Amino acid sequence: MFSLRKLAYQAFGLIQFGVLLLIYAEPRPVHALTVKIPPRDARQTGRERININSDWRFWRSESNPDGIIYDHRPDLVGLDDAAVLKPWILPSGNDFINNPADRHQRPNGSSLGDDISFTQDSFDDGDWEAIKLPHDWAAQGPFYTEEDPIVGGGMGRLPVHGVGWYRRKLTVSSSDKNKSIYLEIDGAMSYAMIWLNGHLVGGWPYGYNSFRLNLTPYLEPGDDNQLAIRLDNPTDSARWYPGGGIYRSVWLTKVESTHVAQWGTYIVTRDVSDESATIDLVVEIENSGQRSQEIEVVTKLHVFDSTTGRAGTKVAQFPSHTAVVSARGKNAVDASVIIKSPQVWGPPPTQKPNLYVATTTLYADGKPIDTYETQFGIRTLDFNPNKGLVVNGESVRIQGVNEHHDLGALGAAFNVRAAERKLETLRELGVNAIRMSHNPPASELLELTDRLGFLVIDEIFDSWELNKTASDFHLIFPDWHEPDLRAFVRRDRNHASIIAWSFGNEVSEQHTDKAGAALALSLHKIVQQEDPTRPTTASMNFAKPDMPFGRSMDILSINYQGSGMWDTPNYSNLAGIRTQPLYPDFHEAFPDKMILSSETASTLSTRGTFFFPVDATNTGAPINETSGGNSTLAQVSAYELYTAGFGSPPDKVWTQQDKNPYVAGEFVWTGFDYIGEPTPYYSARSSYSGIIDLAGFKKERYYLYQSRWLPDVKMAHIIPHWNWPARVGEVTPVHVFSAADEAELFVNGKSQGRIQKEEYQYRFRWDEVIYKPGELRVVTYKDGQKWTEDRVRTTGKPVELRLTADRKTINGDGDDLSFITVQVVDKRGDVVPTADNSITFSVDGPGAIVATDNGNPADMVAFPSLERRAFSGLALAIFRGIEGSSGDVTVRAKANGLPVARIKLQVR
Ligand SMILES: *[C@@H]1O[C@H](CO)[C@@H](O)[C@H](O)[C@H]1NC(C)=O
Ligand SMILES: *[C@@H]1O[C@H](CO)[C@@H](O)[C@H](O)[C@H]1NC(C)=O
Ligand SMILES: *[C@@H]1O[C@H](CO)[C@@H](O)[C@H](O)[C@H]1NC(C)=O
Ligand SMILES: *[C@@H]1O[C@H](CO)[C@@H](O)[C@H](O)[C@H]1NC(C)=O
Ligand SMILES: *[C@@H]1O[C@H](CO)[C@@H](O)[C@H](O)[C@H]1NC(C)=O
Ligand SMILES: CC(=O)N[C@H]1CO[C@H](CO)[C@@H](O)[C@@H]1O
Repeated sequence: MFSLRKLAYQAFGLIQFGVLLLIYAEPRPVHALTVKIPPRDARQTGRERININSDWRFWRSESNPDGIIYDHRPDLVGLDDAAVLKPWILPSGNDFINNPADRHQRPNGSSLGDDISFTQDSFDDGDWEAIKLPHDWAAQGPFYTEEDPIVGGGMGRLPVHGVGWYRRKLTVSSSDKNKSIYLEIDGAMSYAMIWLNGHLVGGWPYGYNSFRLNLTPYLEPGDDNQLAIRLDNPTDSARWYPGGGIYRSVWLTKVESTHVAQWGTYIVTRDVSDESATIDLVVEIENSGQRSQEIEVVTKLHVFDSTTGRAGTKVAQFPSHTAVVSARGKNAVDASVIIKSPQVWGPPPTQKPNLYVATTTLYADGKPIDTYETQFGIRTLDFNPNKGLVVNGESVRIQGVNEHHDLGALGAAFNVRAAERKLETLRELGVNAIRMSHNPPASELLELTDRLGFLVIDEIFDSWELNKTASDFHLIFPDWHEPDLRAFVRRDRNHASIIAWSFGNEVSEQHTDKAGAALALSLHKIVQQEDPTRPTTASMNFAKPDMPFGRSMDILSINYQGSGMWDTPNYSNLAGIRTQPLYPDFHEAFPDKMILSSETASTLSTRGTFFFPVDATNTGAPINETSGGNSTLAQVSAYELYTAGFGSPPDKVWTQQDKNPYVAGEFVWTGFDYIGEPTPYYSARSSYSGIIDLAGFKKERYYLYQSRWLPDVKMAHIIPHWNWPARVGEVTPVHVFSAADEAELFVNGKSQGRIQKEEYQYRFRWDEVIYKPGELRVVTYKDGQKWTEDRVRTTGKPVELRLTADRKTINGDGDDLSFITVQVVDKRGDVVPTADNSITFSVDGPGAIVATDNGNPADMVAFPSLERRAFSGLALAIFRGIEGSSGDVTVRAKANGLPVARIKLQVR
C-alpha cells in the first residue's frame, strides 16, 4: 500500500534511488529506565539550535492596544478600522500547501502595521515584565469568580484573552553572515505575528502547531536585532483552557545556506522480523543560496542510548547519495538499509521502547555542512478489525486515557518534568496509550512517550468549518486547515509512539451527512499524503454506523456510543439521543475497520467527596442535586457511579467492551483533571472527569482502573473514608476496588458477608452497611486463595503535616521541579480525609514554590498562592530551583495549631 518513492516524488520531486546495503549488527538491548533530557542547545557540524527561552520582555492588554488584527473576528467589536495583516501572514504556511497555485504571495511594499511602536528598536520596554519561556500569561490568575465573567468556567475562569507582546534581542555574529537563520516556535497561543527590526516576517494563527520563520533577510550582524511577537487570544476560542502566550520553547536555528529542510527527514520501517528490518529514509535538502550545489548525503544509524539521551553504538550506514540542489530550490534523496536483529519498539510491560537515531550529514565539496538527527523506532502495527491492535505480533489491548495540554497549576506553559510526572502516574495506573485531545502536544511530550513506550493518537482539530464556540478554529479553517494538517504530520511522523492520526474530534460535520463525510475524506487524504504508513481517524460521538462519516477514515474512533448513551433508566428523564451500545452495529457496518473507543466514561467525581444515598446500579446515574452532585459545593460524589449526561461509569463501559472483544480498547475521558470544562458545575475552574485530580492526586477511581489494567497488582481499595460523625446508624455503602474475585468486608471485626464478583461485575459492593466509627477491613481472595487486604479507620483530629517530595534532588537549570505533597495526619499517622487546614509555604534556599494546588475543582485561590487549603487531607506545592543555582533548600509548611513541617531538598 505504501511506496516511499512515490511519496517522495510527490513531496520533493526528483529522487535518487538507493541501493540496499546489508549490515550485520550485533543486537544491543536498550532499556528506557530513566528519561534523560538532552542538553537544550545542540551545536553540531554546520548546525546550531539555540534555545532562546530566556531574556524576554512581556506586556499584555485586555483590549486592542495597537490597531492591528489578523482578521475580523466575532469578539473583536469596534475594530472596523483596524489594519488586517492576514495577507502578510498567510505566506508563512506556503511550505505546507501542495498546489503551487494555492500558495500565497506576500503583498508588495511594507506591510500595514510596520510603524507599530512595539516592533521598533527605539521602543523602551524597560517597564515590561521580564519573563522566561515557556510562559502562560493567564495561569497566575486570579480566577474570575463572578457570575458571568469575560472568560467563563469552560475556559477555566482565567484571563486568557487579549493581546500579548513579547520582545527580545537577537545576536548574530559576522561569522553567521552567509547562514540561513530561522526562528522556531514550538507553540504560541494564538494568532502569532512576528516582526524583526520593524519588518513583519510572518506568523501562524493556530496556537497548537509548531512553526518556523526565516529571519535571514531581516537580520543585521550584532546584538541589536529587535524581535517582537504579538499574540491575540479570543475570549471564546475553545471548550477548555487554552492558556495564553508563548507556552512552549523557542529556538534560533543557524544553518549553512544548504541544509536539511524543516522536519526534512522521514523514516519508515518495513519487513520487520526477528532477523531483520528494512529502514527507508528520505532526506529533503533546501538550498536558500544563490548557486546550485551538489550535496552528498551520508546517514549513519545508531541505537538510541536512553542513559545519555543521545546516539549510542553505530549499527548501520545508509548508502550515500549525491543530489544537485538548485539555487533557492529543494531536492530529496532516499535510501534504504537492512539491519539485522532489530530491537523493536513496543509498549511495556510486555515490550520495550527501543529507539534508534539516524544521523544525517550533508557534504559539499567533501566538507560537512550540516548534521541532522532523527529518532525513530522499528515496530509493526496491525489494526485488526477482529483482534484489535497488534504490536510486533502481540495483541495489545488499548488501556488509554485522554489528556489535555495543560499541566494543572502550572497552566499551559510546557514543562518536561511536569509532563514526565504525569506519565509516571499513568504508567503506575496501567495506562499504555494516550490520546492527545484535541491538539498536537509539545514535541518534548512525544519524545517522552517514545522513550517510555506509550502508544499515542496524535490529534489536531476540535472543529472544522462548523463552530463549537464563536471564535474557534472554524474562523481560519478555510485558509489554514491544509498548512496546519501537513505541518502537524510532518513534525511528528518519525515518532515511534504515534500509532494513528486523528484529524477531528466530535466535529459538527458528523451531522451534515455526505457533505461532512466529503470534507472528512479530503482531510484524510491530506494526512495520507504526508504519512501513508499510519491510519487516520476522527472521533464520532454522533455519527452512526449507517451514516457516511465513518467511511472517510481508516479506523473508527467512537466516543461514548459503544457503551450506549441515555439508554438506562436513570438517564430516561434527560434529553439526548438514546442509543443502545453500538459496537456490534459499527462492527457489522464496517467489518474491515478496527474499532476503538476514543472517549469512554466521562464519569465525574471529586477526590475524597461522598454524597448519600448512593445509586444502587452499576450502570450509573447522571448528576443532579439528589444524584451524586451538590451544586452549592460544586462537587461530585466519588462513588464513581455518576456521569455526564452522555456518559457511563467504568463498569458499564467494561461490560460492553468485554461483550465485544474485537474492540481494540478505550481512551478514558480523562486521565488527569484539566483546567476548564468543569461539567457539571461551570462555577468551578477545572474538570471532574480525571481518574487523577488536577494536583496529580489519585482519585478513588484510580484503583478501579488499576484493578482492571494491572490485575496482577495485589491491591484492594476501600471507599468511602470512615469519618462520618453525622451518619451514625445510617446506611453507608462500602465499595471495594480490586482485581480479586472474592472479598469479605468487616466493620469493627464483624463480617458484612463474603461476596463473589459475577460476570460483568467490576467492583465489590456492600450496600447495607450501617455506619459506626471504627475500622473497615476487607480481605480479598483470588482463585480461592487469600490475596490481599485493605483497611480504613476513622481518624482522629489533625496533629501534624507530613511532607514528601517526588524528587529530593533537582537540577538547577531553572526548569526542573520537585512536587511536594502535604498530608494532614492524625496521631496514628492516618491521613485525615476531611482535613481542610489552611497551609502556608515558605522556602529557604535557591528556589521558590511556583504553584500550589489541592485538586479541588472549586478552589478559586490563584495557583501561585503560597497559602493553600488542604482538600480531603492533601495539598501540593511545586518547587522550582533558580536557574544556574545550587544548594540546600528547606521548604516549610505551616498550619494554625500544628507544628511547622519541613522537608529538605537539594538543587544541583
Ligand atoms: C508585486 O509586484 C510585482 C511587480 O510589479 C507583481 O508582478 C506582483 O504580482 C505583485 N504582487 C502582489 C502580491 O501584488
Ligand atoms: C560569505 O560568502 C562569501 C561569498 O562566497 C565569502 O567570500 C565569505 O567569506 C563568506 N563569509 C563568511 C563569514 O563565511
Ligand atoms: C458559532 O458562531 C456564530 C457566529 O459567530 C455564533 O453566533 C454561535 O453562537 C456560534 N456557535 C457556538 C456553539 O458557539
Ligand atoms: C436526578 O437524577 C435521578 C437519577 O437519574 C433521577 O431519578 C431524578 O429524577 C433526577 N432528579 C431531578 C430533579 O431531575
Ligand atoms: C449541598 O451542600 C451544602 C453544604 O454542605 C448543604 O447545605 C446542602 O444541603 C447540600 N445540598 C444538597 C442538595 O444536598
Ligand atoms: C440516583 C438514582 O436515582 N439512581 C436510581 C437509578 O435507578 C435505580 C433503579 O434502576 C434506582 O434504584 C436508583 O435509585
